[in-house]
Amino acid sequence: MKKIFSVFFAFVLLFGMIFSPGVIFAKNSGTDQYLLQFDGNVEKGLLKAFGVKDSDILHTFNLLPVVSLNLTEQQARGLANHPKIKGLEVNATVQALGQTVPWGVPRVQSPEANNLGFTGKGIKVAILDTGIDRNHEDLSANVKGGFSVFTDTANSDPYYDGSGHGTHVAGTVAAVDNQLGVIGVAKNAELYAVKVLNNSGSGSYEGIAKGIEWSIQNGMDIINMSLGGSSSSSILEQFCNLAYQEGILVVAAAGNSGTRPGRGDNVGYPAKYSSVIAVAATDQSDKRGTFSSTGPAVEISAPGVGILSTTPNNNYASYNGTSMASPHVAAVAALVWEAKPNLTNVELRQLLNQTAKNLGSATQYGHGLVQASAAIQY
Ligand SMILES: [Ca+2]
Ligand SMILES: [Ca+2]
Repeated sequence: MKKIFSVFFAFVLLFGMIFSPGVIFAKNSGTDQYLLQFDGNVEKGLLKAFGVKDSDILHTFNLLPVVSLNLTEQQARGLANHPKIKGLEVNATVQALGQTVPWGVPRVQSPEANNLGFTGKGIKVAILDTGIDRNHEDLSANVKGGFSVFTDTANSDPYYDGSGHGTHVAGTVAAVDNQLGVIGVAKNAELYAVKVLNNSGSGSYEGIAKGIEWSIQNGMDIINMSLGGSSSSSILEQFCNLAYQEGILVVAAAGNSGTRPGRGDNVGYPAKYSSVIAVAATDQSDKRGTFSSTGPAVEISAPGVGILSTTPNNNYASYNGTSMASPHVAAVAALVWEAKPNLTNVELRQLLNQTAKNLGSATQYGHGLVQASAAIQY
C-alpha cells in the first residue's frame, strides 16, 4: 500500500468579499444605515416629512446628492418610492478583496514570468492524486478533463476529492487569477484530474501505472505525482520511463521521510527513479522543511511549508509537505515550456536544474530552488 506523503493540516482561511448592494431593505425592527441619493439637490425637508430626525442624518456628501442616514424599514420603503429619490441602498459592509498570493508563487518567480507574457497557457498538467474538485470557484476555469482508476462509486469520479489533497496540489499549479482565494504558479495551465488515490489518500502502484498510461494516451505535457511509497516497483519504473521517453516531464514529491539533521537516503518512489524529478520542500527562509527527504536522488527544491491553496467546497487551507513542493516545479515547468516550446522534456529538465538558485547541500536541496524567469531568460 502506498500512502500520500502526509499532509499536516494547519488552518483554514476564509476570504472576505464585497457585498452586492442590491438589497434595499434591511429586515429588523429598529433602524439600519442606508445611503440615499436624491434626484436633484439634497432636501432635508423631505426627510423630515418622513419622520427622519436630524440626529439620524449621519453624513451629507459634497460631490453627489447623497446622504448616509439611519432609517426604519417603513421610512426606507416610503423614501424608495418617492419621485425625488434616485436610489436607496443598505450601507453594506466592505472588506478587502480576497485574492491572496501564497508566498511560494513569487518565490519561484511566477510574477516575473507573467510579466514576460507566460502563464502556462496551453500546457496540460496531469495531477495524479485524490481527484480535483472542479466546481471550486478558483479552479473550475482550468480543469479541462480527468479520469479515475477506481470503479467503486465513492472513488470513480475524478472530480470528487474526498481527501482535499489533490485539490490543494491543483491550486498550487493553476488556481485562477480572479480576485478570489489564491493564485497558482501557472495561472492559465490546463489541469487534468487523474484520480489514482482514493478518498483516504491511498492507492496502488497498479493505479499509478494506469494513471501514467492515461496521461501518455491523452497527450499530457507534464505529470505531477505528489505521492510515493518506500518500496520500488520495476513495473512502475517502466511506466515512468515510458512517459519520459514519450516526451512528458515527470515530477514527483521526494517524500516526507527526512530526518531533522537532514542526513540519510530516504527519497521515495517514484521520485527516486532517474526518469522522475524528485522535489524537496523549503520554507520561507529557503531552508529545508525538516520532514523533507534527503539523499542523492533529490534533484530540485520548491516551497513546501505553510502553502496556502484550494481545498474542496470553495475552501482554502495551508498544508506542509513535499506534496506541496512538487506542484511548484510542475507549474514552473509549464511556464518555461510555454516560453520555450521547442525544448524537449530532457532539455527542459536540464534548464530547470541549471537555473535553480543554489541553496547548499545537494543531498538536501538538489540543484536548489526552482526559478521560472531565470529559466525563461536563460
Ligand atoms: Ca484566485
Ligand atoms: Ca529521480
